[in-house]
Amino acid sequence: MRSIIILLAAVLIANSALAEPVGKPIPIGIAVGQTTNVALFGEEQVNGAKVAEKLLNEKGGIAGTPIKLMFQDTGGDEAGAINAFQNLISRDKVVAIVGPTLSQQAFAANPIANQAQVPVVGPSNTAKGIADIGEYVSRISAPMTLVAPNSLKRALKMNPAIKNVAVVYAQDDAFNVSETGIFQEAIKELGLNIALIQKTSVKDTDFTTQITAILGANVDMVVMSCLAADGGNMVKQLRQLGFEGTIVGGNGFNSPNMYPVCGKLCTGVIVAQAYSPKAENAENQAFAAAFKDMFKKDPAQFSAQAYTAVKVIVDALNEVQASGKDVAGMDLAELHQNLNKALVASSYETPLGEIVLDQNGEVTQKTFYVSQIKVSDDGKTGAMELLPE
Ligand code: 1QQ
Repeated sequence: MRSIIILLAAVLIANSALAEPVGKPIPIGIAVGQTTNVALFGEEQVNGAKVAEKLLNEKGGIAGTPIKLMFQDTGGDEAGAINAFQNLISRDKVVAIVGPTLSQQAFAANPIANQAQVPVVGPSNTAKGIADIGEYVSRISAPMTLVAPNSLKRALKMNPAIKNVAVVYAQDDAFNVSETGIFQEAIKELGLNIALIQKTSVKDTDFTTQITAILGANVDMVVMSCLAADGGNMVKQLRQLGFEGTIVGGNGFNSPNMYPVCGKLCTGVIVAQAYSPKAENAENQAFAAAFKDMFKKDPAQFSAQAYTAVKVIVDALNEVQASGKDVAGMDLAELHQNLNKALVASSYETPLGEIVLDQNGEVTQKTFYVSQIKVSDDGKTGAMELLPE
C-alpha cells in the first residue's frame, strides 16, 4: 500500500512537471535593451509594447483572459540577450518572446528559444537571415533589403548631381554589416561611384580619422550604417568638420532618441522607414492616439514595431483559442507548438499596415516611407518629416 502511494505521488509530480498550464494572465516576454546605448531603441520598444498591453487587453485579451508583459532587460550585448531569454523561458514561463533589439543579439539568443521551442517574434531585427535561425523564429521588422534602397533613390531624386559616395559602417554589428552590403549594391545599381568605405565601431565616440578620409575624397554623399549613439555622434562631427553634402542613414537612425545626440546637426539626414505615424489605417490610428495619450508624443518606428510584435502574438493566440482550445488552461509546451503554427503563414492588420508572415516566419510589408530628420531649435526633440513620393 505504502509503495503504491509513493508511486502515485511520483506520477503526480512527474505529470505536473510535464503538463504545466499556461495560467492567467497570459505571460508574454519582452526582451529588449533597456540599458546601454541600445536603450535608445529599447525605451521606444517598451513604450510601444505597453500600449499594446493596454489596447489589446481592453479588447478582451484572449477570450476574456488578459495578457501580462514580462519585461527583461537584455542590455546591449549577446550575453545579456541570452540571459534575458533564459529567465523568460525558465522562470517566467512565457508563451512567446518579443525581442531582442539587435540582430547581433538575435543571432546569439534566438537559437536558445528555438531549442526550447518557445516562439520568438523579432520586433526590430532587420539583418538578412533572421527568420532562418529556426522554426520558432519569426519577425515583423521588414529586412533592410526592402527598406534601405528607398532612401538612396530619394536622395538622388532630390539631388541628381550626386556621383561620388562614401560608405560608412560599424563593423562589429551584424545588422550594420548586413545593411551596408545592401546599400553598396544599391549604390552601384543606381550608377553611382563608391569612392571609399570607412569602418567604425558601435562603441566609437570619435570619428576624426574616418571623417578626415571622407573629406579628402571630396564625395557628394555619405551613406551610414551605424546605431543611434555612434551614428548621431558621427553625423555631428561630419558637419562640425565641414561636410556639406547629403547624408543618408540606415535603420539605426530611426530612433528619435538620436536627436539629442546630434542636435540640430542631424537636420536634413535622409532615412527610410517601415512606419509612419501618419499612416491612415485603422490599426495605426488607434495605436497612435493611445500612444500619444500615454507618452505625449507621436510614436516612431520602433514603438510601432514593438506594438505590432505583441499584436501578432495576441492575434495568433486568439486563433488557437478559436480552434476550440483553452489557451489559459492549456499545457505550456503544447501551446508553444500551437502558437508557433498559428503565427506563421498568416496575415495581420497592424499599424505598419497589413503584414504577412510566411511559412518560414519572414515578413512582407507593402508600404515603406522616406523621411528627412528635422530637429527642433533647442536640439532636443525633432521629427521624421515625410518626403513626398
Ligand atoms: C538590427 C536593427 C537595429 C537598428 C535595431 C535597433 O535593425 O539590429 O537589425
